[in-house]
Amino acid sequence: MLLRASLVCVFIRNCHSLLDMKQMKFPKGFLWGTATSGHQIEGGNVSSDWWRWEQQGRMHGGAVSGQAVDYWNRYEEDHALMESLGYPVFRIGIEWARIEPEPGKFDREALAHYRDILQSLKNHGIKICLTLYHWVLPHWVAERGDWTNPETLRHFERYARYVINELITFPDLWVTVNEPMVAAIAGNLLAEHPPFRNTFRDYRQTAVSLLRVHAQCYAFIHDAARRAELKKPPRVGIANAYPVLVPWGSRGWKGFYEWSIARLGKYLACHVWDNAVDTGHARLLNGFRQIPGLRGSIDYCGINYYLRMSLRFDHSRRDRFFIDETGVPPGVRSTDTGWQIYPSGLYKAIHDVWNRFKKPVIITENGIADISDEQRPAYILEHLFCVYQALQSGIPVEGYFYWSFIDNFEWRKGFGPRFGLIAVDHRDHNLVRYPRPSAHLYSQIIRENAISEELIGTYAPELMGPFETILKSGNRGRAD
Ligand code: IFM
Repeated sequence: MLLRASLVCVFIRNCHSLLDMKQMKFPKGFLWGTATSGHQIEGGNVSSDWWRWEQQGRMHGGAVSGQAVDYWNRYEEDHALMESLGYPVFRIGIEWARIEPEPGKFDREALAHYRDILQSLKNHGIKICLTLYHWVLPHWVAERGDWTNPETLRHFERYARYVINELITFPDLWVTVNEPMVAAIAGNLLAEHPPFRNTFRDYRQTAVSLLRVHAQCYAFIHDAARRAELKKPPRVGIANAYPVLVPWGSRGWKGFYEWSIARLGKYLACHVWDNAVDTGHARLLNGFRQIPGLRGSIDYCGINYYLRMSLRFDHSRRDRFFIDETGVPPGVRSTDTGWQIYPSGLYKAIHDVWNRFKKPVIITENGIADISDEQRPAYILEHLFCVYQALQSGIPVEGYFYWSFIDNFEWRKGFGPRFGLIAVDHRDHNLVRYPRPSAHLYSQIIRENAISEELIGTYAPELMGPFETILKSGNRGRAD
């Protein structure tokens, strides 16, 4: 009797999968993952510059990172949850301020703790993508002029060599620097992030320093991997932000101004960096001087993609070059942070980096602030649809990491925006983890290694037409 029942079950399951053939299959071995950074989830990063600025009340509403979601102590629980949800890759960051809280004094316990975290990920069968610098500096570095002080490069080199040598056996992927141009622009041109400056000189110096840091780390990681005789050397890249910037479309000279700033902004935010890595010269930033080791120093192109911004002239925004970027044109969907949802920008970013570098592409961040979790399923599916289209056009996109695994400290905005697949109530001192419904949706996509008609029909019906067209065209490309 029992045998017959289980045979019937197997039969029904097989029928179901035969009927459910309408799927967009991703390539075998596609790297599905989630992303975070140290300061945003660990808690207690007390020797960092951000911590100090937070204590001085510089964040919105006086927000402080405090214990964040206490990942520093609860990593084991989080990794077990990640494993149970079936998320195969985790992008995390390591905090320089923990490793070297005082100049030249390395904290061996902190390093051992990071080692435990990485080992725990391995034990749970989760692959690691490790970020070396994600915007946060030790306080003592910030006090001495951060990236505008040439000495900082020497200090970072010492830290990076130490960490890379100690941890080389763990990561499959490394991110040297997260969104370098956001750090340079938000901290030095727009005075939005620490160190809250607004001069072109500081922007330029910061950008050049980060390019140098990246080139150094690229070489260190590969050297360390060679010395450790790793069977499979890790791959090294940058997680770069590629927002879409468009003019609002005002009339007359205001429109021309918006158009010019959109072009300049895109240039300063994305092209300067990509040109430099492509050619080895940081044009505009430091004349035509070459940066040693920079040319071609990426094994993959890391894309962080979130939004489109429409830039509107606003004479009251003197501090922001008379531009307001927060407007949302009528009919355009937006997130809890007021960011315009614009999935096709991801498709364009993939094409642009591929055309320039001809290196595999990994989406190192993509996500939405959505406390209700009502928009997240469609957001994920729409962006994955673009990834799929890029695959179909022959571009080797190798992975996608949703930002964020868990609700994070969202920099100046504190804990307001909720990007996590896992919800945490920061006011509850138990910091209980609650997977949002979309956490399970993401598990399903990963399990099936595909987006199914059923999911599209339920969460993103506007994609049904293009979905059918792609399936009719043979669903071939790089997907298996
Ligand atoms: O939280 C940030 C992250 O630190 C860098 N990329 C964008 C995310 C969402 O704003």
